[in-house]
Amino acid sequence: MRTTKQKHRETEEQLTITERRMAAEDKYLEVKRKDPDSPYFTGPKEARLPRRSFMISAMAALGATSLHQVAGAAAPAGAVERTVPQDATKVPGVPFGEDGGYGTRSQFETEVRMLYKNPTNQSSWTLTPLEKSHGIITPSGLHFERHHGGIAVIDPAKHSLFIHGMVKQPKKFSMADLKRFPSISRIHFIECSGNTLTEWSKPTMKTVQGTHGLISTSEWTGVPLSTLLKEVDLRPGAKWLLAEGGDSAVMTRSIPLEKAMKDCFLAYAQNGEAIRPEQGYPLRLMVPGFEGNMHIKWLRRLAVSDTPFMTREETSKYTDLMPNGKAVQFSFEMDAKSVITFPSGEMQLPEPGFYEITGLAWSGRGRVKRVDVSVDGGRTWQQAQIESPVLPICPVRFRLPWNWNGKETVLQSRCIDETGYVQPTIKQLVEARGGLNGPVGPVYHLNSIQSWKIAPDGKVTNVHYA
Ligand SMILES: Nc1nc2c(c(=O)[nH]1)N[C@H]1C(S)=C(S)[C@@H](COP(=O)(O)O)O[C@H]1N2
Ligand SMILES: [Mo]
Repeated sequence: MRTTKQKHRETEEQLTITERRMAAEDKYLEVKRKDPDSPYFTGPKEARLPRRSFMISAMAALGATSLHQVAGAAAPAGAVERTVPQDATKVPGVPFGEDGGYGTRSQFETEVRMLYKNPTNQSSWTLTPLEKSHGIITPSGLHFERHHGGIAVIDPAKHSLFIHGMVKQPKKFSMADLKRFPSISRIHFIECSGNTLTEWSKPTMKTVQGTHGLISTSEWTGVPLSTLLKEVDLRPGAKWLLAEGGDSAVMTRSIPLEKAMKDCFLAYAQNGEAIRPEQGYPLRLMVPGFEGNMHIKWLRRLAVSDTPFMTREETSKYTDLMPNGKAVQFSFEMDAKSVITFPSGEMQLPEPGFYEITGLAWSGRGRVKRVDVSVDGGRTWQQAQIESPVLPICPVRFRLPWNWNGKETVLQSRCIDETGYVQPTIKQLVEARGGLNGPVGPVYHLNSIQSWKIAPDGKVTNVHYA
């Protein structure tokens, strides 16, 4: 049970998070509306040609560091500014090796992770730009981030993982030791259970990056945790693991041993190269399908026990408060969810006619079985086309051809996973979670159907629509 004082304080914190997310999105949109590369561009059509001057002035308006561009360079983050010739067939191209051997993206591509600043700027989030996502993999440089104490800078040559507690042989593994074990590669999403938390009582964020940007997908490579637990020889009665990060937050979570033995692994690679510092370099725990918080980054210690450890992240945070004031603990699994990424909030359909609706659907409980799309606010549903491969605990890309007749309508998608679970409406979810009549509403695990309204003028907005 929490005290009224605690509840009150958490309400204020919650409001602050929502307000900060909204303010960050407004600031971001201000730039994006002037950026001809963005689907949120609202400038004149002609402005799409001489885009460079628009970008520079838009970035200057935001302040040099806000889009993380390289200091002094006019190119967007991750790109190098080059002179564009009148005719690329008439001049030699850029010589080999100018990139130093590591590539960059086109100077005409501008999407970035959306940052919202917290007072410390060390405990915050960045959100993935889903509105321009293709396929199912998130480029490593656009993977969402959630750090509680900044990005730890760790020399892999000095890093080790210590496993102790209810084991017969406590052991310390260097990165080199770990990499000698047989490895696996798996494509999995990671979703923060705080994804979409702004949307419980009313539509709040404007864009799909704002509502759903705390999910990203990579191919992860690493060593099965079961292999290492066999190495240290578990004592009888062992039931839980504590995973501890080597960042300044020293983040800790309890993992059920059953899950650890089933499919957890220690990832040292992401999308074919070493895991990014933001994702936990040099080592992160993968807990497939469980809430993002349990995927401990910069992993340095595992302790084995017969009971959960009751850490801050599973008592004060990452619990689900019920209207009676009690909180549900250990709601690990991420339920089936989906979202239409095109068309989505703040976009503008230029005219009636053909569009391909597309989006992502995923489930922490296994494979996606089916995705339905409604183009009439949930009255009728059509089965969307799902692209292969369909992998467990991995998003699918869905598509549906659509002819918009120019009338106001609401677009929705719903995910059905292999357990038979059907993604609920917001109304059904709120009812299932005990309504919003408590002193503090639910925070985590909002997985309801997202509705995008198309106005007769083609403008797309976030709405609640049962
Ligand atoms: N050591 C450590 N691990 C951590 C965190 C952290 O702050 N420190 N944040 C957690 C949370 S809340 C989430 S949602 C995911 C985010 O992973 P990402 O930043 O790679 O997207 O990492 C989890 N693991
Ligand atoms: Mo999270």
